[in-house]
Amino acid sequence: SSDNTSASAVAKDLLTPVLSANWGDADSYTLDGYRRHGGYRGLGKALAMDPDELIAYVKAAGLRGRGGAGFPTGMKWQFIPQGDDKPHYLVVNADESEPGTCKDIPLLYANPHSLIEGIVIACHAIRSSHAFIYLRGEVVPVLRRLHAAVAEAYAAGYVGKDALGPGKDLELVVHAGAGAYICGEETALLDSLEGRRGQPRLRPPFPAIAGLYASPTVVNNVESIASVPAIIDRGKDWFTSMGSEKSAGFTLYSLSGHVARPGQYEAPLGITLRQLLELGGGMRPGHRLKFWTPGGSSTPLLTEEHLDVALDYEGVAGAGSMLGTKALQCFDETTCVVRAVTRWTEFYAHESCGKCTPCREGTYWLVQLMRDLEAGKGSMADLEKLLDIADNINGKSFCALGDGAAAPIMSSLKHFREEYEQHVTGGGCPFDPAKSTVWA
Ligand code: L3W
Ligand code: SF4
Repeated sequence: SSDNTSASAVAKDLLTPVLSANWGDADSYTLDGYRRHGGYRGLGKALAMDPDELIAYVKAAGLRGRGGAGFPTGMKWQFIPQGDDKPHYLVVNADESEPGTCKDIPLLYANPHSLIEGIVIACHAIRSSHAFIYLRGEVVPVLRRLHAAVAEAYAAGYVGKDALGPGKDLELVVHAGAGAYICGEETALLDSLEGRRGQPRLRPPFPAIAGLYASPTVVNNVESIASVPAIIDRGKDWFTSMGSEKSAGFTLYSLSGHVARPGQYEAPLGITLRQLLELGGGMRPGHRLKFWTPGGSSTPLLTEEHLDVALDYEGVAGAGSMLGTKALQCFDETTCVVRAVTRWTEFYAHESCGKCTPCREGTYWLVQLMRDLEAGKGSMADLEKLLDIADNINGKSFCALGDGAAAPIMSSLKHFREEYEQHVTGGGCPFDPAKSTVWA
């Protein structure tokens, strides 16, 4: 761990506050507060562009989806069929629920107009006159702020009648979900938005072809859309000057766990956890990193030996994991990996929508085995059983939730098998939970 009181000057130089630039202002969430930092300037430039030109511009900027998969945003927009007679929809996925992931909610709370400006720009690009924000339902203060910001945007004429030019209206609806993790999966989200129980649909067809109400639909993450206005305003060359070759730009990293200063750090893609920890004051004093998730619990665990892995899509994939949502949960040596993985597995079992057998049954059995191990009732054969069940879920489930459930089990057994074995030979957990503030 490094200096625990302040980030070094070198580390501070890494920060690239764009989405978070106004978070320190008392009125950051208001239209005036946003405009004072250049808000809605990108919109004027975008509306002066032809939609196809705008899509090509975002594609050239190399913006990749910030919701977890890193799919190129401009390419997704380009998939929307043009010249068809169906309405086009934009749906913003604000159902942030991945364990450890906590960037979209603070962004919406502090700077909702960056999303609204991005929505108007995206709707111009994909020729859409209807946009929806599907918000995680539990975050009522964010819901209120979002409603207020949307009302301000209507009153100022950024959305509503003639928002996209004479005769081109734009309606923007904020919808609060009911708090199911699966509704963050894009097709389950669409089902939920249509009023049904949220369960994933078979893909293809992808939403770009048949999405909301069976019409062409772009589903984008909050941070992806909120990043667009700055790209248009300051230019694609400015954006590509940050990040790495295939992972351009700035992003929000959510640093949490046993770190001195957890929080959101906006910096270029491709920096390392070692650098992020310098920004965050290192691990808590007297402790060292044991394991971490690059992008929430659905991304395979990494260890201290991966501190210098580039936090971009290629770098993290090369280390055997996924960048995902950039939710860096850091655990020190007081944490029992079996206990941590048990908690995550319970989460996936609880949130499994039940549509497919490998995930519905498999997550249940994983929980039973993990609980037995934690309680000292497990056997060595159970470790093989865990791997066998995880293998029967991973890549064989209907949606990514199943893969996410298998990831912590498989990666923790890869890196910490001895610790699992200790739970068998020692008759239970060798750790003192009181020493680990995260899991106490
Ligand atoms: C048209 C094609 N569109 C792909 C689109 C597709 C989607 C996007 C990415 O999972 C990951 C998952 C979680 N024609 C297309 C096409 N698309 N091919 O591109 O698709 P995909 O399948 O690569 O990923 P996904 O299903 O969107 C997302 C991981 O993120 N994750 C989850 C985070 C959860 C949250 C949350 O809190 N709600 O963010 C974290 O790592 O495991 O692997 O739009 O339509 N040929
Ligand atoms: Fe539902 Fe799990 Fe199957 Fe996804 S993998 S469809 S969440 S049961």
